[in-house]
Amino acid sequence: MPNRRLVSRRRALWLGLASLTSIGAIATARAGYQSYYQSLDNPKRDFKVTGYAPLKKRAEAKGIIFGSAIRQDLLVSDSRLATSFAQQCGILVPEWELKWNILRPAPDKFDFSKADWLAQFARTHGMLFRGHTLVWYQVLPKWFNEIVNRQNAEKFLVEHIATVTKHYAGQMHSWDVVNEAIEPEQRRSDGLRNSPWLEFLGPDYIELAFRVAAQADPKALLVYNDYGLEYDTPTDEARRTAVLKLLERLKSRGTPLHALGIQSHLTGHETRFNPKKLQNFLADVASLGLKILITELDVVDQKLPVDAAVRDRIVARVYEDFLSVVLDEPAVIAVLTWGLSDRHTWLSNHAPRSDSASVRPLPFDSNLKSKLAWNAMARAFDNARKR
Ligand code: 9MR
Repeated sequence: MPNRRLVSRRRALWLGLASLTSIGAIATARAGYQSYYQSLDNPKRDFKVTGYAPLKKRAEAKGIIFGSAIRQDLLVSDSRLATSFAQQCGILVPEWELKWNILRPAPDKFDFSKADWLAQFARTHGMLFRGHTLVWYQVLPKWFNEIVNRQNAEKFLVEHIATVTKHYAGQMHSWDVVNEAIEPEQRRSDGLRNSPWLEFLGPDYIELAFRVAAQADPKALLVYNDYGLEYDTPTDEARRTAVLKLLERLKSRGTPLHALGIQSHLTGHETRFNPKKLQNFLADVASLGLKILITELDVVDQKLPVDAAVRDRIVARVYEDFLSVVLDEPAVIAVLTWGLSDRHTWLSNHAPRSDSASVRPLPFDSNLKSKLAWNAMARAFDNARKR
């Protein structure tokens, strides 16, 4: 029989050692965490801006368009937001109202009421209006799954694009004709994403969409829009390659494609940003005769320290570093954020913080006070070359 006293003494020793090791591990992890965030945050970096001119004016002075996505219900219910939006933005893009689920309550019915309200708001305030999006694999209405199939998909696609683009013909600055058609992780040789459109119509649905849009609205700039193109990671590299291949293929077939939209949902704690690689990609796109728009800019702060001052500095740094690189490419003609105020951002749901502090990814805080991210954007426009 083992000596009980000895066993319990040994156990105490082990427990003591174990807890020492875990305290050590926690301390090391904490030190690592601190030095990691110290490397992201430079408290001395100043984001000074001269004057109070709004972002749209600063951008305009360089031949660049600045604006944001917005929801109709927010502009209707929040007059302060509407005022700031009109002051700051030279272009408006509906965040929800031009998608299939809102526009197409039933297979034979179009409801333009909310999008028309936004078009009117843009007109009243001298803003450009931008369409998002005609072809996407997400937010298709419920009836779509029940009704659309291989036999009738082309009819639905053509009818949808022709009707919607005709409705706004002559009023649209640009249309995201096809959104997020690339997903190299799904391992097709052409890098295309599996979607109902691909399944029913094959890869040519993309070209078809652009041709129908160009015919109905020859004035709008026709854009292919996608995400995950910004960082020096294997995933983004694969996405850049696949997008470039798609753009080359479309251009070589004479498709009426005029621009690439780079969504630019950026990440505050991501350090793999390589200006040279991004610039090369932009130059490759421009060499195809395409313009470039930054279409959905925001900066995820999910994993940044809770201190709002630190978070805002890191987020602002990401804005300025990214914009100064992309605005160096003369083909970049527009910058849009995906929302203006932290009060209303898709990231509250999509990338919430584990400490439940509210997220701060946009140029204005939830009380519509401008943040360092606003300064960062103002500086990037002020320092940009004129187009
Ligand atoms: O921000 C948008 C969110 O509020 C909507 O629920 C969602 C579906 O309509 O779309 C979000 O916007 C997406 C955009 O349309 C395409 N790129 C990614 C955006 C964020 O998911």
